[in-house]
This record gives sequence, C-alpha cells and structure tokens, in this order.
Amino acid sequence: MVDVVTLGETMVLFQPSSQGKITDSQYFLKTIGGAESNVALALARLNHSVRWISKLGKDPFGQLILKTLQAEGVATDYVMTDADHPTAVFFKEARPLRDPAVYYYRKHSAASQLKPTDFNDDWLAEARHLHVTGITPALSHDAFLLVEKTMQRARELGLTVSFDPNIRFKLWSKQEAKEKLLKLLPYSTIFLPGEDELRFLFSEVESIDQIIDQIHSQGVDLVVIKKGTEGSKASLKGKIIEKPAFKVDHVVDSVGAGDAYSAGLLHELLKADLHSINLEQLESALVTANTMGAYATQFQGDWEGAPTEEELNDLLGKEVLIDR
Ligand code: KDG
Repeated sequence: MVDVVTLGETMVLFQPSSQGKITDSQYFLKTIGGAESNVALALARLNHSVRWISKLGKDPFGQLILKTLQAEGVATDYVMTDADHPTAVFFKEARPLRDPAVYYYRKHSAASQLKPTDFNDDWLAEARHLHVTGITPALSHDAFLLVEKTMQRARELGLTVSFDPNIRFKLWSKQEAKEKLLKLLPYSTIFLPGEDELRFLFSEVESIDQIIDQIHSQGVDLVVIKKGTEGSKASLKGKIIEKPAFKVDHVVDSVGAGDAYSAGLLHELLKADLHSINLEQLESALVTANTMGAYATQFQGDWEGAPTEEELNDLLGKEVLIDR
C-alpha cells in the first residue's frame, strides 16, 4: 500500500554557502527542491510510504534528484526521463528581513514536457491519497492537463486528493493562474491555501467565511488555511477550528515551510480514513502541521528541516528524546 502519491517538478537548488548575495558569493551549496517532493520527503521521514512522479533530464542533475529521493526512502518507480530536455535548476538568495528570493532556470525543462498522455493508472494503484500543487500546472498547458487528469482519475479510483495552490507568479500570469487553479479546485477533497492565496483566488468574495462556503459548495470537504505566524484555520464541511502558530524566535529559511506543514497535516490524517476525518483528529493535525511548518523554518534548504517521527513526537511533547 502506498500512503501518498505526488506529482511535480523537482529542481537542483543552489544557494550561497554564506547566506550572502548571489553576486558576491563564490561558493554555493547544492541540494534539491520542489514543492511536491518536499512533501514526499517529509512524509517519508515520518515513515509513510510515498511515491513521487515526474520527468527528469538525462543528466547529472536528474541523477542527483533521484539519488536524494531514493536515499530518503521515496519511491521513484514511475519517474520518466526526457533525453532532449534538461533537469531544471534554481537559485535561492536570502534577503534580510524578507522571505528569500528565488531565480528559476526551468523553461523547457524535462518536467515542463509532462503531458496528459504520460498518465498511467498504475501511478495510483494501491494508493490512498494524491497530493498536488499549483506549481506543476503552471509549467505548461500540457502539464496543467496532466495534473487535471491525475486528480480526476484519483477521485474516480477512490483516493482522497489534497491540493496546495502554491501560487508562483514568476511562472504564469495572474489571470491564467486564477483560471486554472479554480478549475482544479473541485477535484480536491482537501484544499490547502495560504490566506493571501485565498484572497487572490476569490478576490470578488468579501469575507473568508463566504469563501470557505463557496469552496465547500464545490465538493471540497476540508479547507485548511495557512496563516503563517498566526497559525491556521480549518473548516471541515463548515465546522471551524483554529490553532495558534508554534512560536519561533528567528527564521533561518522560510521556503518549504508550507510543504512541511502539508506533510504534518497529512501525517495525522493518514492515521485514519481520509474520507471520514473527524474534528478531534483535525485538531491534532493542525497542531502537528503548525509544528512541522515552524520546525522547517529553522533549517536552510527546502526540505532538510523535516523532522523524523521521534523528533516530531518530542516537539509535540509525546516522547522525550535523550539529549546526552
Ligand atoms: O514550496 C517550496 C518550493 O517553492 C520550492 O521547494 C521550489 O518547487 C519549488 C518552486 O517551484 O518554487
């Protein structure tokens, strides 16, 4: 049984080793990053069985991505290779008192060639849940169609589906983002937007509660709104729960915190049937998600700040790790 299947682009990530500016740095740390694989890696660290699907170039960067995911226990059995297009790379630059800036080199990448005819029902065989984000559909129209098809098939096959809009305005126009993300929304059972993303997608609707009602009316059971330092607010078919953020004094790197949050939420929800989530379970899922999101901000890198199950239980006060 596979707990979670994810589909999306993963890139090689370079960041100045000194946290300095790209223009001034001679040395760069090399790792990988991709919203969907960040979630997969975090879930694998929490002992879930996870499959990641994508297309990689036939190059050392593609090999590095595969090696990293496999070493962390993520299944890569359906990853495709495109010898004519490269694996994408991106650079991240820390900005004092701001979130980091990222510079993408992903146009015409192997993953941007993902297309609906790549879809294979076997991707979802024996799987419980599909997690996708709004980054993959931004890569190309064909990639959008593939995400749509995968979500649609997942629902037909009885999987639950989580969808994080993860809006990246560097990848598409505001109009296209809004149109396509709203088209994908009804295929999800769990929607995971940030508060600003929710306001962007439903700019004509006045209050958050009205927006939530509209989303539920499209067949989405659970809406979880990530509010950063204010914690999170969730609506399970109209029943609202809010949980405060896990306090952090200093943020090292905020990129990937949302993915760690999603993984924390799924980790708790996967403990029971995702088709019949109850409020008690949702409450602990929000606490775990807030904790995972906060923990991830304490590490440089998009996924390296994912805790093991023992570390998470220690943070949640369920288990005490012996330090010395
Ligand atoms: O959510 C974090 C991601 O944004 C990052 O890991 C890289 O997938 C990525 C992207 O497209 O920005």
